[in-house]
Amino acid sequence: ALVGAAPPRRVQADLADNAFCRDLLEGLSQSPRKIAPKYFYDAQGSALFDRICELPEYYPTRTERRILERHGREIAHVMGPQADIIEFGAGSLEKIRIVLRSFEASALPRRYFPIDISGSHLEEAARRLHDECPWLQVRPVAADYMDEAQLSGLDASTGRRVGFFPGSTIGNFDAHEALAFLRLAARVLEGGGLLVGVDLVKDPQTLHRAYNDAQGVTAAFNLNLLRRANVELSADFDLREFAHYAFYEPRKQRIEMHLVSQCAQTVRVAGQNFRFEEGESLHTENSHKFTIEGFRKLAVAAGFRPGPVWTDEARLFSVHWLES
Ligand code: AVI
Repeated sequence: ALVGAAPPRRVQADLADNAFCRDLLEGLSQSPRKIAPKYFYDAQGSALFDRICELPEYYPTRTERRILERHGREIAHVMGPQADIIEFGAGSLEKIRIVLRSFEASALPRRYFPIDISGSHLEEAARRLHDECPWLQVRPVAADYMDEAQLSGLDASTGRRVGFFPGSTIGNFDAHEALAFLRLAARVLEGGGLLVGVDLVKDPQTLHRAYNDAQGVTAAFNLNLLRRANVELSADFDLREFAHYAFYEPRKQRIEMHLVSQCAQTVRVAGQNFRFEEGESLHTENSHKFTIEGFRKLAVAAGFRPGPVWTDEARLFSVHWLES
């Protein structure tokens, strides 16, 4: 053996099959270091994200809501009568309420399948929605919506299937993941279509402000990933020694979020040590922005036929109907 070679790395036994643990250890071992943004969303992360959506600087949520309200009739028309709606990454089931309100009584959707990774949250939210809309069969699915096997198991075989994917979550995927998701959605929704919210390319200042809010909620959301690692993976990140860093990269048309080490330090995660130099970052999220044409091309590449697109007056955000 080489003198001074590192001993084989062992993950703490109780964490061996924990996906967050596996992905964080792998991401910390890469250069540059990175972790998938899906790990932001534990209970505290989801609550912080809900606060982001209400921030004055964070325009996407309220702009998309307004588009869904203003164009509800047309949206209900393209979705068609008696549809089965499948929502990918449904969260708190807020936006589907706007869509449901737009249908005529004679054309109401039949069934609604909200898919979300967080099962406990989902059951409760589904019950509340059914209480408000007793005519709608609500069938929550606790699953990863990128998992084809779970999607093809949906009991929605008889109706016209339409998908709902709001919030520009599609922007958090890398290009190959976005294409893979859209291809999967086009297959699952064959004969129907997908209603998808997409954030638009715009002036960098507006984008910068949306991810660097004055109250520091986005910073807390980003840093929550480290708090989560401390609680769940017996890590020892010192949250005061990492800084939220978010910037718009115009050549890649995306916001990048990072956590930047404020000093040279060694961090322990699940029994393994990782050295951070001062200024070294952990890349936590990309949030891609699109042009309308750019997104329609992506949809075509995935097998959709792009239909109407709705935007706000300032062209901050877009909602696309894609036929499958
Ligand atoms: C969920 N997703 C679309 C948000 C976004 O804008 O990319 C997540 C977010 N990250 C920071 N602020 C909000």
